[in-house]
Amino acid sequence: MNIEKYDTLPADFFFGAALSGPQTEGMWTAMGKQENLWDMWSNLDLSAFHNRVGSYSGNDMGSRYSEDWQTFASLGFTSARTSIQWSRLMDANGNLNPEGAAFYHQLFAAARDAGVETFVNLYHFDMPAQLFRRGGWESREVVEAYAHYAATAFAEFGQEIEHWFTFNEPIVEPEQRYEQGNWYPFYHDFARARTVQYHISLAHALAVDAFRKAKEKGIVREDARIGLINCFTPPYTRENPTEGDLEAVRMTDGLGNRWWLDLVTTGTLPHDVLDTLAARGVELPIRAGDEQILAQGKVDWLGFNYYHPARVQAPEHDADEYGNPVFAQEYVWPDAVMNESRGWEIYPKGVYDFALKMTRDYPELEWFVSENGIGIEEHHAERDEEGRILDASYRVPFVRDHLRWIARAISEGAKCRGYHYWGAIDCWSWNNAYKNRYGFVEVDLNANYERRPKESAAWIAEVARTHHIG
Ligand code: IFM
Repeated sequence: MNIEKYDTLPADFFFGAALSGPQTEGMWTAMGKQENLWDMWSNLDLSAFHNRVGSYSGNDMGSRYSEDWQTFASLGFTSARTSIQWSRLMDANGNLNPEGAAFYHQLFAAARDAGVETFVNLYHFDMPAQLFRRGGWESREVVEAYAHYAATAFAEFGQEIEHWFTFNEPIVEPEQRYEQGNWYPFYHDFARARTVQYHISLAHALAVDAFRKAKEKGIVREDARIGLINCFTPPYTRENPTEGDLEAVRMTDGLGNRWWLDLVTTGTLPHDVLDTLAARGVELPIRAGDEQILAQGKVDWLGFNYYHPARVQAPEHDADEYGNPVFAQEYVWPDAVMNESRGWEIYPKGVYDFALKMTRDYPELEWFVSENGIGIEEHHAERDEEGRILDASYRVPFVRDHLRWIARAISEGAKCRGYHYWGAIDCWSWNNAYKNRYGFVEVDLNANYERRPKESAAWIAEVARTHHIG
C-alpha cells in the first residue's frame, strides 16, 4: 500500500490541540472549586497515582494559560478543545459559582487574544464528589443535575463559544470505574457499567435538547454547534474467523462504537445490542419517556478520538470470575506494533478503516479526529545541547502516518474536517499522572512546570502551516 502518496490535507482542514480541565488547570481547591472524584481518590490514596502525583497538579495551565494559548498558536493550531470542570463552574447546591465562571471567561478570552478558538467539552470523567456520593451516573438525579449544569454553561458562555461537546469518551467511565476495576471505586460489575452507560446517554441527549432550546431563544450563538466525542476502536478479529469470533466483533463494536454512533445520528440505541444484553440478563433502567429523550441526542458533528484498534475473538468462557457476562476476549495479533510505554497497539490504518465505516454507515455525519497522540516515557529521553527532548524519531512517524491515512480517507469521501493532537503540551494523565508524555512541548516538573519545545514541535508547526504531511 503506497500510503506515502497521500501527503497533503485540504486547505480548510484544521489543526489543533485536545486537552481537558482536570488534566491541565491545577488549582484544585481555588476559586470555590468543589472536590471531584479524582480529588477524592487522590485524598484517599495518593499511592494509586504514578510517582504519587495526584489530581492537584494539572499542568499549571490555570496560571499559565496566556502562554499556553500562544504556544498552541505558534504550533500553527487554530483551535483547541478543553473542558469546563463541572466541579468548578457549579457550587454544591447546583448554582453557578461566579469565581469559576470568571476563570473560564478569562481562559476563553485569552485564547481569542492568541487567535485560537476554544472548543468546549462539558464532561471529562470528572464527576463532583458530592454527586458521586449521591449515586453518580447510577442515579437519575445526577443525570438531571448534569442537564442543569449544561444549560447553565450554555447560558453563561453561549455568546462566546461556537463548538460545544457534551462528553469526552463516555464509554471510558463505565469500563474503567464500573466494569474493569481500574479506577476508583474499582467495581467489577458489568450490569452497573451498562446502567452508567445508559444514563450517560440520557444525559447527553438532555444536554443536546437544552442546547437546541438555548439556540432557539438566542442564548447561544446562531452559528453554535454541538457534538459528542468518543474513543472509537475499529474492531478486528483473526483471519478466517469462526461465528463466535464474528459475534465477539459484533458486541465489541456494538457496545463501544455503534451505541454512540446510533445515538448521535438516529437518537436511538442499537437494538441488536439491547436484545443481546436482555438475553444475558442485563437489565437497563429504562423508564417510560426515555425513547423521546434519547431521540434528542442527534448532534451536528462528532469527535473521533483514535489511539488503537480492538482485536477480539470468541471468549473461552462466557462469564468471568465475578459472574459478569463476557462477549469477547483479546486476540493477540502477531504483527501488532506496540507502544510499550502505554501498552497500546499502534495501527494508523485503523483511522482509515473506521472513517470508511462511518462514510458507509453514517454518510451524513461530519467529524474530526478529536484526539490522537503517542504517550512515551521520556524520563531518560535523549536531549540536544540546548536540552530539547529528541522525540522526532517516534512522534513524527506516529503523527505523519495517521495524517496520511486521514488524507486517504478524505480522498475517498470521508467527512473529516480536522485533527486535534492530544496533550500537545505534556499534561497529567489520570492514574498514570506524568508517566507517559504526549507533548510536542515538555513540561518540566522539576522546574515549576516550565515549558520547553521538543524536537517534534517545529515539524508539526510546519505541517499545520502548509498542510503538507511530508
Ligand atoms: O489522557 C487521556 C484523555 O483524558 C482521554 N483520551 C486518552 C488520553 C490519553 O490516555
